[in-house]
Amino acid sequence: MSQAEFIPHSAYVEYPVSEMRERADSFYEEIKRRRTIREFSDRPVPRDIIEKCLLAAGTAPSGANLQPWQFVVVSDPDIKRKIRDAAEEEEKEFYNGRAPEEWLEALAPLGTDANKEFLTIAPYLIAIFAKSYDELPNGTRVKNYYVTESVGLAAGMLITALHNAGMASLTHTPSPMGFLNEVLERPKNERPLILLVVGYPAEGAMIPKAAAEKKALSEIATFI
Ligand code: IYR
Repeated sequence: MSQAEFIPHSAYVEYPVSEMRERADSFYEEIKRRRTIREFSDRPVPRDIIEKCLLAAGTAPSGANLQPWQFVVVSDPDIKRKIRDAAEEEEKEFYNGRAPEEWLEALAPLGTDANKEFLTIAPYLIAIFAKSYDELPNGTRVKNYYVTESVGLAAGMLITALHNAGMASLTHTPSPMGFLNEVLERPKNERPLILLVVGYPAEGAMIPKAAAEKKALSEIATFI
């Protein structure tokens, strides 16, 4: 078993309380402008900006720091087309019978349907995979822990980083999305969790009114 070794946490910066408050305020002002969009522009986004946002996501905490995520960044139009075709096939079934009435009712205010045009329009699709285990080059399996939680945290940080850099995104979850393993030729220890659609909003992009309504602090938090 390898021994724990420690290094000073010299990157930590403490701010005076007034500055903490200002930073908390300004971050909230910034992040509350983030919205999931479904109308994307096809304008390209420089790859280096996507890479930097992925590095930010990769700093997320994870079970035993095993970083059980894999981000597959798709810009190839043929692969995007394959993903769109497969996703729309699943979505057609979802909207035409597979989804319970209650679910469709919950989705109604968002105005979604089986048409997923954005999958071929947006410059990037980032398929986020969760790895239940890693395989070392010698074939040994290393088990990962709290995989879904860890990848969810990284995905949240990615969405935040993309917004911060000036991009919009959509957390798309065609269900089931096992087709992503086939289309993207991923191994069986990788399970697709989220298909993140990334780019600029289309000119005049609209968002559902209902999605702009966020719960009040008193509804989401309890202080005891
Ligand atoms: N995957 C479908 C349905 C869908 C489900 C939820 I929960 C959403 O928040 C949005 C859509 C679709 O993408 O249309």
